[in-house]
Amino acid sequence: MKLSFRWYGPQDSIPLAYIAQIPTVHGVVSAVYDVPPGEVWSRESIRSLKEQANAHGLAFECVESVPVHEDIKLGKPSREKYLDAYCENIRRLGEQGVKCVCYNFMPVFDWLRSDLHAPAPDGSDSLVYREEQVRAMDPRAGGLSLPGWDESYTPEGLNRLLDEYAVMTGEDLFRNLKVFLDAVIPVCEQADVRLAIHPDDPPWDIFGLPRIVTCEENLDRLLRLHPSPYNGLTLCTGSLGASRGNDVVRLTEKYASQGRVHFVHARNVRLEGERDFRETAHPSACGSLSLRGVLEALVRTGFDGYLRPDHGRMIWGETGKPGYGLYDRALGATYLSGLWEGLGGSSPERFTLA
Ligand SMILES: [Mn+2]
Repeated sequence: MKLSFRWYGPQDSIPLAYIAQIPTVHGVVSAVYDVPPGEVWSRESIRSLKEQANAHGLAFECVESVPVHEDIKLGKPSREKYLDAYCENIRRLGEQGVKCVCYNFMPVFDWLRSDLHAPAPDGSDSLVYREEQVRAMDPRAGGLSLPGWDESYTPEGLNRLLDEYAVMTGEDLFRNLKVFLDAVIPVCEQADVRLAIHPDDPPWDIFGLPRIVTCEENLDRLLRLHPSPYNGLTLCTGSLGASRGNDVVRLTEKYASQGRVHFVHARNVRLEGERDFRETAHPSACGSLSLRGVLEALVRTGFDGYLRPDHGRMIWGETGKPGYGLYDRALGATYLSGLWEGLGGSSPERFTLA
């Protein structure tokens, strides 16, 4: 297991020097964040991320994310050039030693919450999803702005995009995902870069848009779309676990034993209603998910991929990017590495410059 920590590049308020002080961290998960989806990343930008990480004794082997252009998800003729660009990014990342690339296939909107700073009785705050509040949101009306959303859309552009998706079904999305995988996976095999799809967050349709990476049946199906082991998963416990129908421990065991889990996002959520949840601290006792059970499954199956603490709460007066403060994620990292050691997992791999 390679314990990892997300770093938003030189713009991140959390310096690499702090991340390097978290015990047993192997490397950072990062990306070139200043290039629009569908464009090729410069070799210099990729190399620069790697050199900065390495200078702090941290690996840069896992990328989150290389975004998929909407035209690919929509299956438009213009997808060809975006597929070419995606393949070129995979080749360039492979050249720099990247082993795993995370992506998602969610139409228009990435992760969604109704509140980014919901206070808890202990004075911390965290991200919360309340179905009733989400139902009251109307992306077409404009004025909605939440981190995780692409801020570059004009109201007209967003409405046009929503219109294009309005006629699309989950079946269409699966068909377009297959075209994507058929184009990209052979390049991943050559470049030795594992592709790891992130589940939809939350794992159900929002705003009438189809979502497919939501449940066991669909995970089975997307893995069958391309049988290569390079077609794998980012097993995000908090995303899948937000749905009561998903037994995250069993899913971890199942897909890890198939060698299809390349990256794990470990976090906990407390389910407070059918479609209401709060992100909590990582320990099993703090939420509805057994992180112990998840790590047990990973130890049992000999997991040797990347694992990172996912979102954290805001604690100790810290301010910053919701879900991505330093303190609670660092607590999560030490909790996870403690669990790993206690459960008899192999020594955490440490990065050394070749
Ligand atoms: Mn995640």
